[in-house]
This record gives sequence, structure tokens and C-alpha cells, in this order.
Amino acid sequence: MREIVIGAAQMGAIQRDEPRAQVVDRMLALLEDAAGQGATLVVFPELSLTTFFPRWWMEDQAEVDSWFEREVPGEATRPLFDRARALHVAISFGYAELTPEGRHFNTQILTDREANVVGKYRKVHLPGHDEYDQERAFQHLEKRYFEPGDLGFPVWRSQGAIMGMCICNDRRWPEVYRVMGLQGVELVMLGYNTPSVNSQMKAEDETKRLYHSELVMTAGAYQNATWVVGVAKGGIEDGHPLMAGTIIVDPNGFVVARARTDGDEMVVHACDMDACDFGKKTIFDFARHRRVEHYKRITEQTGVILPE
Ligand code: CDT
Repeated sequence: MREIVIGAAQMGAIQRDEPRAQVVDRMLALLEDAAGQGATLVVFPELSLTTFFPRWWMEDQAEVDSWFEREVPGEATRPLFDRARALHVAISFGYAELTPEGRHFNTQILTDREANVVGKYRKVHLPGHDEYDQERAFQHLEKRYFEPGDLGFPVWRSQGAIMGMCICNDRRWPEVYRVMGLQGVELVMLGYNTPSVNSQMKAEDETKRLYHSELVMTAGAYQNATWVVGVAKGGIEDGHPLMAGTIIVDPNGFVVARARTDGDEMVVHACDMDACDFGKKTIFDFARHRRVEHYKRITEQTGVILPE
């Protein structure tokens, strides 16, 4: 048995004027809760330090940059690293990254239990648009404020397991899990901010959106025989509802733990990494069963090419 007790730290809404220090205090409370329940790894949502600012149209680059972190750990996040080190708990959280070269990414990091950063992922699939869209009920400007991640989908060995990360919209793309699956991933950690309503289809209800979210994470887990920990932000943020729905999924695709609220809530589960072995050695033994000669379109083509 290779058990890792994992805390999925769902966060409620973060309002636009909520200072980073106050958000970090909330994260610290979740961390304490998880450590008290025996967790050695706590995963927080996408952009966990701020409101989901890509819903706002901004033209002033200084204003845009004010939502980004120039260093992590930095002034605001240091208490989180210090407490995680003292508790001997690894953490993974999302934030907006501004590099010394002036590049902007939607990023998630992973630490070891001594609070050293051991992994970094930059979101590849940026949803939304880059210009103001009057047709939408609200904006989703990730393509304006971030560039696509440049690190691919690496995995890392930590706590005796093989771990990888992706962020929000990435979870809807099967290629993401498969690229990590091809590196033997046993735990995929991801955070998300998903609106409860579709800005382009008023009639779509939250039930359908939660279903799609669960569908992609359970399928990704099963098809790659990996644990998936999906951690949401929820609640009404700046007047916009986020759908919550944090889950922990086992390597058979079953949801083994889930959040009950749309606020700050700790969801803990003891995840046995050995539970990945059977699927990886049998039906999803990639070396034996994959037929890459038929998969060329996956990497050579983006859009659909219809038959004549
Ligand atoms: N943050 C994020 O990636 N959210 C998207 C919503 C896309 S709607 C333009 C998601 O896939 O959940």
C-alpha cells in the first residue's frame, strides 16, 4: 500500500477587493484542517490568491499586472510556505505568474513536504477570447491576459508517487491526461474556476455543467488508471456564480469524496497509489495496446477536416 492522504481545499468566492493576506489566512485555515486530518498533500484551486480576474476587461497593463505574482514564495504567500513546512505538508496551488522577462502565465506549483517547489505547470488550454465580446453575458479574457503554457505536461516523483498537474479547462481535453499517463502518472492535481452559467448559452443549467466537469475527470482517471483531484472555487464572486463541485476520483473513475458546499471546505481522502497498478498493467497497458500509427491526426491537426 502506498497511501497519500490528500486534502482537496475547495475555496469559496474571493471578492475583487479581498487582500491577498486575507485569502492566505483562509488557505492557512484549510491547511490546518487538512493537517489535523492527517493529510500530507493539500491541493488548492486555480488562481487561488485572487478573484478570477479574467472576467474583467482591463486596458491598463499595470492594473493587469497587479493580479500577478512576481515571485512565489513571495511576501503574500510566505506564511503559507512557512506553515506547510512546519506541518510537514506538501501544497499545490494556482496563481497568476509574471516572470522576470515579463511573461504572463496561469500557473500551478507543487511543493515537497519541506515546502520546496518541486514542480511547476503552466496552463496550456486557455479558454475564452482576447477582445471584448459584446455577445457574451460576461467576459472570459484568459487569452488576453495569459500566454499558453510552455512547459508541456511534465510529471514528478514525490511522496513515493508520480504526480502531474493541469488547470481548469485543461481537464476537458483527453490528451492532457494521456500525455501524463504515458509518463506513468498516478495522481493528477487540478484546480478550476468554472462559472455556473454559460456566458454564450443562457439556458444551460448548473447541473449540466457539473456533470460535464465530473465526466471529464472521471473519464481521465479511468482511461489512465490514475487518481484525479479536482479542486474548485465556488460561491458568488464579484456577482458571478462559480459552480464548486470539488471531487477526488479513484483510478477506476469512481468519485470517492466530494465537497458538499460552495464555500471554503476541506475534502480529505486516503489515496492508495497502488490502486493504479491493475489498470496500468491490464486494459490500459499502453505499451501492449496502443496503436500510434493511427493517431497521427491528434498531433498534426487542430480543427476538424470534413470528408469530401
Ligand atoms: N478557468 C477556466 O478555464 N474555466 C473554463 C470555463 C470556460 S468558459 C469560457 C472551464 O473550462 O471550466
